[in-house]
Amino acid sequence: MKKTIHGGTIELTVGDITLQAVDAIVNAANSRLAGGGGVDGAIHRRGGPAIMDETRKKYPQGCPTGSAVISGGGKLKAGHIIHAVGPVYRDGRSGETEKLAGAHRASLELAKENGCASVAFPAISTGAYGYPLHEAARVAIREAANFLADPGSVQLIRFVLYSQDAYDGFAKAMEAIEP
Ligand code: AR6
Repeated sequence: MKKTIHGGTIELTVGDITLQAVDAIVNAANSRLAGGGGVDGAIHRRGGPAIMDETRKKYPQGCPTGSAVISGGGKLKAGHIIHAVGPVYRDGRSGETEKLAGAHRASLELAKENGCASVAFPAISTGAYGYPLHEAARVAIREAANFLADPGSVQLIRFVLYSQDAYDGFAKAMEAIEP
């Protein structure tokens, strides 16, 4: 599924984020940038140790929740990895929405600053961090659509969902936005 907004494209697909041939892949990282399971584990496994070497050197303090940092792509097809830190979901009233939105905005700003035309996101926070998929999808799609009002180099924002259920949740969120 694809939607064109302000001349940019938001696209949904089912697949593995590590295999995407885009300029930047977004990682669902933790604030220590320490690696882990899920998307983070898959990116570091397939991308090789150069990625962690670089983030350790450049960001020894880690990355705050709701923000993002950038590294090279190691052995992945993507030239850049944007390590975004989404919130752990508690009760929905603990600033989760703003932090999830912030992680998306910061990632897109980094993609723009680094001249990326295409960027692929996983469903940040919806795995180990427990964010309800439908709510996360609404936040992610809204931030992507808002960003395309002033996208700089970014022409394509692709959400790579790991299951048909996740895809359906994002598709519903996408149907709800204008135009
Ligand atoms: N490609 C695309 N999506 C995937 C992939 C993949 N290869 N693998 C999992 N998903 P998660 P979080 C989906 O747990 O919730 C890590 O340990 C998955 O089904 O990767 O932000 C980090 O180090 C889910 O919908 O990220 C952090 O400590 C979504 O990606 C913590 O988990 C996100 O799941 C971050 O948790």
